[in-house]
Amino acid sequence: MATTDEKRGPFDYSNDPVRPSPHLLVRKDEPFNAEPTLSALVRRYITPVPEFFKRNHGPIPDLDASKHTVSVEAPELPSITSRRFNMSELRQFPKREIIAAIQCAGNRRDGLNKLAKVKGVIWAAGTIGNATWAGATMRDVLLAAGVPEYDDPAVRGWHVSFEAIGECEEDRVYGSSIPLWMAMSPNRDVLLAYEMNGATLTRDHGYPIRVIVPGVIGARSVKWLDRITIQPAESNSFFQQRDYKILPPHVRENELAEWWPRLVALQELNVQSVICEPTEDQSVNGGPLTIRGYAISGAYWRMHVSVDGGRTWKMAELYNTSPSPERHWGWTLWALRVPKLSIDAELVCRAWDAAGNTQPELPVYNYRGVMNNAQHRIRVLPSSKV
Ligand SMILES: Nc1nc2c(c(=O)[nH]1)N[C@H]1C(S)=C(S)[C@@H](COP(=O)(O)O)O[C@H]1N2
Ligand SMILES: [Mo]
Repeated sequence: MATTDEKRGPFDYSNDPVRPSPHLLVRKDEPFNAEPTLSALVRRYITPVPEFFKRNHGPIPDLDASKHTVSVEAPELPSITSRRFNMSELRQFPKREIIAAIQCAGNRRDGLNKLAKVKGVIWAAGTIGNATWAGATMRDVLLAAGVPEYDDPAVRGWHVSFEAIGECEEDRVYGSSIPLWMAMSPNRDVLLAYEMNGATLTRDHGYPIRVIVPGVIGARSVKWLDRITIQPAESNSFFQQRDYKILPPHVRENELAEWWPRLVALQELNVQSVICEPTEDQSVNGGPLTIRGYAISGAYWRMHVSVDGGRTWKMAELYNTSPSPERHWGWTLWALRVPKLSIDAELVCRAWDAAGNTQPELPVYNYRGVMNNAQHRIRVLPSSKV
C-alpha cells in the first residue's frame, strides 16, 4: 500500500552481484545505483550489459528460474481464473526481439538539483541504455490467460499492474502499472523479457524475467516479475501513486500528500537529447572536433546542435537501426563534425519530434527531479588554458 514516505529496511545487500565495469559511476551502493560515463555510453549503438545503468530500490533477488512462475490474475473479472506460467511455458510463446532504449525518469536529475534540492539519487545523463530485448509479448501471454481485447466493454480503460519479488525501500514490493491498451497493443511491443543483448538476463537487470515497456519511463519495466493483475484502476504502488510524477515547481516536502493524488503518473518519454562528447569542461583544441550524443522520443526527430550557445543551429547526422517508424523504440545516436571551434564555445543540443515538440531552453524544477529534458548545454575549455 502506498501510505508513507518512510523508508523500510535496513536490508541485507551481501548477496548482490559483483559488477566489474570500470565505466560505471556508482551513485549509491545500497541499493545499488550506477550509471556509465557519457563517453562510454555513446561509444556503441547497443549498450553492453556491464555498462547499462542499474537502478534499484532494494537488494537484488537471487531467483531460481526452474522454480520461478509469473501469475496472471483479474480478481474483478469473473470470466478469468488466475494462472501461473513457469519459465518454460513462457519460452514456448513466439519469441519476439526488439531494440529498445530504457531511460530512468530521473535521468539528468543533477540539472534540477542545481536549481533547488531534489529528492532521489543524483543522476547525471547516463541513466539510459539501448539494448535488444527478447521474450514473449505481453499480448500473447494475456490472451493465453483469457484476458479480453482492450476494447471489450468489460475491460475498457483498465490497467495492467506488475509486482516484483524482493524487498524494496518504499513499499511492500516494487510495482507499477500501464494501461491495458498499451499492454495488449500489437504495435507497442510490451514484452516479458528473458534475454538482453542475446544472452539470458543478468540478476541486476531482472533475472529470470522482467517487463519491458518500450517508449515509457524505466520505472514501468518491472524486474524480477512475480504477478500481473488486470484491474480497473492504476497500481496502488508507491511508484505509481506518489513517485514518478511532475510536481509544480513551488511544491516542497510538506505539501506532497495533497499534491500526489492530483498529478498524472508518468508513462511516455518526453523528447530528450544529450551531448556525450566532448564532456563538460573537457579541454579541446580549436577543431576540427566531432560532437556526439544520444536522442530519444516517441516519434521521428531531427537534431540541432549549436556551438555558439544557441544563437545558430546546425543539423546533426543521425544513426538509428530501428526497423520502422512506428517501432522506433531504440535511441538515435547523432554526430556533428565542426571544422573550427571558438575559444569560449558553448555547445547546446536539442531534438525535435514529429509532433513539433522540442526541449525547453531552461530546466524547470520539480521536487522529485524527474523528466529533465532541458536543452543540454556544456562549456568546453580551450586547450591553451590547460
Ligand atoms: N523490481 C524492480 N523493478 C524495477 C526497479 C526496481 O527497483 N525493482 N527499478 C525500476 C526503475 S526506476 C528503472 S529506471 C528500471 C531500471 O532498469 P535497469 O536496472 O535494468 O537499468 O527498472 C525498473 N524496474
Ligand atoms: Mo527509474
